This record gives sequence, C-alpha cells and structure tokens, in this order.
Amino acid sequence: MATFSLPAKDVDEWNLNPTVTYRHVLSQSTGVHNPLRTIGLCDLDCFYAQCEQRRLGIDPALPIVVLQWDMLIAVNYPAREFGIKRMTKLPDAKKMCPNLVVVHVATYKDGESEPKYHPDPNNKTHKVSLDLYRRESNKILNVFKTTLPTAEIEKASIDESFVDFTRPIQQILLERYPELASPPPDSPLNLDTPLPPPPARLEWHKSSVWVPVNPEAEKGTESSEGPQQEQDSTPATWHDVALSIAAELLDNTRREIRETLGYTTSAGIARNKFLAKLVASYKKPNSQSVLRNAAIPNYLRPLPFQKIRFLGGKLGTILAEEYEAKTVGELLYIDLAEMQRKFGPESLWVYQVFRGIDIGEVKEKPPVNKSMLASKNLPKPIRQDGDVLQWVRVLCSELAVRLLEARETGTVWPKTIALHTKQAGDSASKSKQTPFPFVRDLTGDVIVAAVMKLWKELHTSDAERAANPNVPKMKIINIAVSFNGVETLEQGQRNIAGFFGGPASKGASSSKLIAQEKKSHEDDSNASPLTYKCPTCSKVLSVLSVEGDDEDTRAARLEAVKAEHEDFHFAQRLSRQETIKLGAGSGKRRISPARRGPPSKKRKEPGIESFFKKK
Ligand code: TTP
Ligand code: CA
Ligand code: CA
Repeated sequence: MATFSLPAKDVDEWNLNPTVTYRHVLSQSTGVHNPLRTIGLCDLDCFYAQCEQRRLGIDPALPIVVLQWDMLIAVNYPAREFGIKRMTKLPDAKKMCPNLVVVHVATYKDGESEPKYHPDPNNKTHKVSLDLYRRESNKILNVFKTTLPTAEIEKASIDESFVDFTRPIQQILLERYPELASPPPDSPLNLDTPLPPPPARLEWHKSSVWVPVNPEAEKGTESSEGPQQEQDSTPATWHDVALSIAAELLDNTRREIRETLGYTTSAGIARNKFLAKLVASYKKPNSQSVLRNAAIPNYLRPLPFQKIRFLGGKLGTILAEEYEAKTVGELLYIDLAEMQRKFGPESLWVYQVFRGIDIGEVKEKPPVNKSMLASKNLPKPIRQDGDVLQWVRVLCSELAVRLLEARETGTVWPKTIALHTKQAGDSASKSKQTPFPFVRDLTGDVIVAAVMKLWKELHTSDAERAANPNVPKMKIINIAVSFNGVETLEQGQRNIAGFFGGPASKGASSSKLIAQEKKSHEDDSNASPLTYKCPTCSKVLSVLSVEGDDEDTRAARLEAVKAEHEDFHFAQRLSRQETIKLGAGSGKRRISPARRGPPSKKRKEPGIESFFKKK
C-alpha cells in the first residue's frame, strides 16, 4: 500500500485541519461541528471472561473461556494465543489447550430465587443470567461518570462506552493556555478570530499508541523514539492538542477501572464516534490508540470497506461488485452525485464514512423509562396452561433480582408489567400489560401472580380450547416478561420506598400514593419501549427479545424493526419516484415505477434504506 501525500484539494476535502477559533474554545454550543471535538470509545477486553476470572479469583494469565450452553461467548487473550476463537467448538478448544478453564454462565432454575453456577446447566430447564456482567458493567460506567464529570458519556453496549471529551478539553485548554480565554482586543472578527498557532512541540501522550500518519515511512523505525519522531514530522494542530488531552483523561479513567475493579480495557480516540470505534481495535488488549486527523486518510484507504459496520452486508457486496473494489481507497473516486444517483440520497452517509466524517452525537441515555426484560426461547413449546408456570417462575425470579439490584443505586419502580408470548409460525408476539402495584416485599411470587393473571387474559384456557375445536392449538416458542417504565422515584414519591423493605412511611397515605401512581400509569400511553408507533402509517411495531439480550441489544432490535419498516415506506416512495438499480447477487434488480403498493409481507431481502441507516 503506497503512502499518499495529500494535495491541497484533498486536505480540504478530508477537512483534516479546519480553522479553530476562540469561539470553539469558549462556546459550549458548537456541537458536532466544533473542530476541537474529540471522542473516545472504551471497550472491555474479553469482557465476560474477565468478569468470571475476577469472580473466581483466577490468575488473568491463565486461559479461560465462558460458555453459554455449548457455545464459546468469550475467550480471554491467553486462550486466544492457543488459536481459540469465539467460533471454536468446545471439544476442539480443549484439544488446543488442555489446561483451558471453562466456565458456564450462571443460570436460573425453576424454584430458585437467584442465578447459580449450576454444574450441568441445560437449555431445557435453565435460563441464562447476565446479572453479573450487567452489575460489573454498571460499576464500570460509574467510574466513567466519577472520573469524567464534565464529559458526555454514552453507554453503547454492555461493555463499551463513548465519551465526548470536548467540554473537559475546552476547560483544560483554558487552564494550560490562558491566552485562549479572549481574542486580541483589536481583532475585528471577535470570537471568530482564529487561534494563534498551536505549541511548536507537543508531548504525544506516551502510553497511547499513535496511528502513524505515513505508515510506509514508519516501517522499520520501531525504536522507542519512532512514534514520537514520526508524529513530530507532521506539525501538531490544536486538534492534536485536544487528542493528547483526551488521551491523558481516558488513560486515567482506564487506570482507575484497572486498579479499583481489576478490568483491562482497550480504547480509541479520534474526531468522531465512527473513527473512535474503528481505531479502538487498532491494538488490543489493554491499549489505547489515537488517530490524528492527519493520519485518517492513510488509515482508512487500505481498510477493507466490508469490515465497516453497516457495510458488512448487502450494500457492501453491491459496492464491491459494482466497482470491483475491496478497500475504502478504491471507492474514493466515486463522487457524491454518482453515489446518490445509484444508491439514493441516503448514500451520503457512505460517502462521508469513507472520508472519516460522522456527525453522530454522544448522548447520555436517559435513566428513566427503561424496561427490564427476561425472555426465554423455549426448547420445548408450551402447549397447555400447565406448562407455563415453570417458565414464568424462572423469568420472574430474574426480574425480581434485577429490580432489587437496580434499587441499590436509587429508588426505582416499574410502572407496568407485561407478558409477551410468541406462537410458532406467528411473525409477531402477543403482549399484554398492566400497572404494577406497589408491594411491601418484592418477591418473585408477587410478580408471578401478576403475570399469571396476564396469561389468563392473553390466552384461551385449556378447558375452553377443548370445548371449541375452532380455537387453534397452542404452541408457544418464546415467552418473556418485562417491567416497563422503570423510573427513579421523585422526591415526593420516595416514601413509597418503604413498601420495599422497611415499614411504610407514616407521613404519606399509601393508598393515595398508589392511586396517584395508578393514574400516572393510565396516563402513560407509551410506557413500553418494546413497541413503536410509525408516524407515517400509525402501525404499531413490537419486538420480542431473545435470550441473552441486554437492554442495548433489545433497543437495537427495535431499531432494526423500525429500520425495516421505514424501508418499506422508502421502497414505496421510490416506486413512485424513480427507478433505482440494485445490483443484488447475479443480476440487477429494478424497482420500477410500475411497482406500487406495499411489497409482499414475505419480503426476505434486507431493506434498502437500512443500508443507509447511520446508527
Ligand atoms: P465483545 O466486546 O464483542 O467481545 P469481548 O469483550 O469478549 O472481546 P474483545 O476483547 O475482542 O472486545 O463482546 C462483549 C461481551 O458480550 C463478550 O465478552 C460476551 C458477550 N457476547 C456474546 O454473548 N455473544 C456474542 O456474539 C458477542 C459478540 C459477545
Ligand atoms: Ca469487548
Ligand atoms: Ca464490545
């Protein structure tokens, strides 16, 4: 891969060295277009494996894998040295590494009120518990929040978080370079005056890995001075100063996570979320990689574009076939007009990603109105009323544990409880929800009682079914129970907390509080985040989660359903407007203006618009 020097036009197109003004240092409202914007993504190394290692007090140098039934779901780095991967079969893994430590995730079993490490868990009778990992994940998130109080933090999955460092960077810049606090008094542009040149020599944060600006030139110069020299050969910008500050801050947070909780992480730092996530895997484990703007082109060009998230599927294949290309660099000559003509207006996103542009914001997820869902894909379908209680009890124990645990960080209570069941052959699940009353002592049994009531309302009883041959046979293949609208109670509602453990507060009339809460349940028409009402056609979409999902995965699942539904509208719009070319597989498929109305429900193709969905 040859190294590219960057002609002026290119620098401009990639926008690698945008002008930074006083306003960018002083204003908190410049948002995603602030040229000082700096984002970090921090991901736990082999997360579940580290959790189990810590729990068992095993030496981190020993090879360990975490199992879910017979699948490896996490492999630690010492085990990876034996060639073991997530896809490896357990017997093969044991052959590759006879001393391998194998831990099965904890499971819930009917009749037990908490998850256990059962010696012989079985998908037919047990349900996986991710409680340990959720708990550790929350502790890690708290370290982010306490060590980076002024940064915006977004939990992106059970083991990773994005951090927008722009605000703390602004503060530190003003401390270190007080001359940036105001433009020169005679400057006509006032706050829009460009900053003076950045410091001549920058201390590139030492324990970070700086992606080389010219990888070819750096080859063979792997001395301890190598990276420093290499970085110095491209003059530092104010954004590089910002990156160095973020590198120090994130390094501190990662050290805190390591020292207080015992977990190693890998991190990426760059000008946006897309690049931060990409560069986080530049070097793993226990590493932090930084991508300067100047290093973006040579980093992206040789990258196989099908490895980029959202380009791993059909659109990636279409692009690869259409242009006989593999790398980002090979597609850079396609101009925006051509791309949009061929792939629709939304392909702007692809065009931008190839140039390292991403305007996605780092947004803290609101702590309120969350849902908790326990779900089980049934190894043996439920065919009659008598089969259901066993699974309801398992699911309710899990929810009880999770709700009580959530209370350790605040007084939370769900507004409603819902039962979801999926009949074999049905595309959607059936759901029913009801307000969840306050109780003094929360146990699995209280939840079971509420759910069994919902079951009776949702399903024809065995007796009725026997009496009426027209009622279809029951064959339920997934059952789930969710708490929806889980909220931290406001100050005024705090007395309700007494219902959990201690005696109820004397100051408040409990029945009045319950009545108020009930009313607010009834008022809340969109309590369940598992459903979505399409603003275009008012259709209500719902998702049923699968076992092992965490809340983020479920949210992603709902997003996918939404995206697919939006595709349907998109396809409808297209069929009215224009003919687009879709080079799918062997031939080209055309959506012609003649094709009107909704596509068949059985449509298997992934939707068009989802190709261009940003996140
Ligand atoms: P990842 O971050 O994808 O992987 P990892 O943390 O195990 O390893 P790495 O060091 O490469 O980041 O996933 C985080 C956890 O999520 C992982 O430890 C186990 C769980 N997980 C699954 O249960 N199933 C899956 O298919 C994946 C990808 C992850
Ligand atoms: Ca990870
Ligand atoms: Ca991850």
